[in-house]
Amino acid sequence: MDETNILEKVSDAGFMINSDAVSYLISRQISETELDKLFLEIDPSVFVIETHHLIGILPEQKEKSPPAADSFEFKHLYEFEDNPVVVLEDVSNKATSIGEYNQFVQYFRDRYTRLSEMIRSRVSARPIESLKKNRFVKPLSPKERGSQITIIGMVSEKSTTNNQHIILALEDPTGTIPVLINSKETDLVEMAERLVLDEVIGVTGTLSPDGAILMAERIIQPDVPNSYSTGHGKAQQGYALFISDIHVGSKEFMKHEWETFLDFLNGRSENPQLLKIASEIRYLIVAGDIVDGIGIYPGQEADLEISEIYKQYEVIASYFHQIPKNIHIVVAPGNHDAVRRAEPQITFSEEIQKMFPKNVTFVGNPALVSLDNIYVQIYHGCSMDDLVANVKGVSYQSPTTGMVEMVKRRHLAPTYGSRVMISPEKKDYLLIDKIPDIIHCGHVHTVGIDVYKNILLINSGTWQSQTSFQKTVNIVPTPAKVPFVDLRTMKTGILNFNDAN
Ligand code: D5M
Ligand code: FE
Ligand code: ZN
Repeated sequence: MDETNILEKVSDAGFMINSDAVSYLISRQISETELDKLFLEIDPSVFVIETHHLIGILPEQKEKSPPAADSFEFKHLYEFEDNPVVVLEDVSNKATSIGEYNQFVQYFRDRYTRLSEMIRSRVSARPIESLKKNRFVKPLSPKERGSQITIIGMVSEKSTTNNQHIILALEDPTGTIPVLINSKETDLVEMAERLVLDEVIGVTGTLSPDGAILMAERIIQPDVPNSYSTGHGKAQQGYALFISDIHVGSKEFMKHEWETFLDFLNGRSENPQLLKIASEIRYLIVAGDIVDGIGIYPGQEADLEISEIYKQYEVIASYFHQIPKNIHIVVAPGNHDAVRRAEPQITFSEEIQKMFPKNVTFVGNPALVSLDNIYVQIYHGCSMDDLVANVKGVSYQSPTTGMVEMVKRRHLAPTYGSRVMISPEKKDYLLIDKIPDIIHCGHVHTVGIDVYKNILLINSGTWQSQTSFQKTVNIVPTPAKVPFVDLRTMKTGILNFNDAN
């Protein structure tokens, strides 16, 4: 019944009623018969009906949640101590790069050595130098010339001839050799087209009669084996949630949807299924761009709601204080955060960290963490821009396509010095060395989940609606969606906090 109906019935029955009591009846969704019954039970001496006259007469208020949840009392099943995080790989505190020439040499040598080892375990290869020695010191015999050899090198150049052959320059620590991919070999050409600069590959083929060029017959990427036993990633319980690109401070930050997500984490939801998931959450992993930052791109000031960087962090920190304390949160930075821009990015300063609650573990970008024995490789994902631009079939709308390319190369950011700024550390932290159970990226603002050779690939979308810049380059974000993983079964799902769909 609405207000008019209620007032009419009350006066017909010879009573008056105050406005609080009317609101109360409306909130109880009182029916006409219930109201009639109420008049019989109210003390006839009452002249103006007030709320306290109604309480005790109307039946006890039912739980707000639907019937199925009646028996479900919301409670977090896991204590913080039940949810350990071990940081296995992270550059934070170890960065030493000062950008000297020598360090570039050391960086690339580390990258080459570790990636070539992965390929060498499957084929035996020879140094490029040895081909040349044969050529000058002792010419290859006709038999040797015709036989297959394998070299492992870094792709340092790539071009297409007028006849549509592809020429690569392959470089190892001993020398460089051109590799020809014949346009007639369509499968090989297709693979070669997808190669990006600075990735490490093996090439099997035969030398040209003059020994100057390798004619490719097979290209080998490091990749991961089809099946492997890592010894981790088993016998877990509860849920892990994956988010990124919150962009607090941006005018496009979706405050309402974000606050609904916080409500959900706190068990404030009417959906029994959501309540059940919320009660079993153990981990929340955050892959960068937690604020919009300042001075990230030209003209950003016009897009900012909060134009002071520490204010932005104060706001996101206060949101994190509203997340239940039993959930272990892991936070890595992205290209919008207030850390050094070059990757690997060192984690947040002490000044920023101390704004956040104790249940947050800060790591760098990238970082490999173990969530109670499930290995998660966290990487914000800037290299995705390079992969979309250079590898056919990789798109912003399907972000896991780019993540598959990372795994094939065993490297999170294969191309040096394009859109990703890389700091030449002694060790290449962007290499995918230990095989993770989950790879979690953000950056592209679209949600995607896929499995590639037993590795779960997750891109966690964003909490920022489409910016004017993204509109000009036709990037359509899928905001306010949260991928989650059941750690016991590794089954996944997506929670949708977007009112629009
Ligand atoms: O990146 C959000 C999205 O916007 C991501 O898909 C990359 C894209 N982006 C951002 N900057 C550029 C430039 N300069 N060129 C092309 N695409 C870009 P975010 O890191 O949140 O800004
Ligand atoms: Fe972002
Ligand atoms: Zn980003």
